[in-house]
Amino acid sequence: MKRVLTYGTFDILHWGHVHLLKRARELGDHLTVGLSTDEFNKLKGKEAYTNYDHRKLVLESIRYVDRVIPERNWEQKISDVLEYDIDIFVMGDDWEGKFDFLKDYCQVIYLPRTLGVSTTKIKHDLSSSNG
Ligand code: C2G
Repeated sequence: MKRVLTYGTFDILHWGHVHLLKRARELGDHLTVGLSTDEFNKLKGKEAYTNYDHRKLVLESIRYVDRVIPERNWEQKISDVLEYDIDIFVMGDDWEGKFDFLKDYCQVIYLPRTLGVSTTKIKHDLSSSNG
């Protein structure tokens, strides 16, 4: 059983998120997602449109996601990798190199981001189309 782990806010879930989750899941047999809590989003300087419970509900409905855990801080990744016996840590390559410290504990893979879509772009496009 090869266990994969990734983290994110996953606000207003779009195909770029799904493509990341699909590729992450296909690297192993089980995917855990560390979902940023609303409080941690504030630390990240992000204001999610959808609250944690609703973002969790959506993620748990995705066929590629096997488990969702809360991401409460920047410091929990090593303990999560150990606690959940993770073999592969995956992030989009906008984070390239940022989590290489995890290479002491598991494989670290940065996957190319899906171009042309982002939650920020969706919000912007919708607000400008509404005048
Ligand atoms: N992503 C992607 N393509 C996009 C948008 C996002 O591949 N067009 C990926 C990101 O690279 C990330 C994941 O989808 O791996 C989740 O994206 P966000 O919700 O924006 O995550 P972020 O706020 O970057 O949080 O500790 C890590 C942080 O929690 C990451």
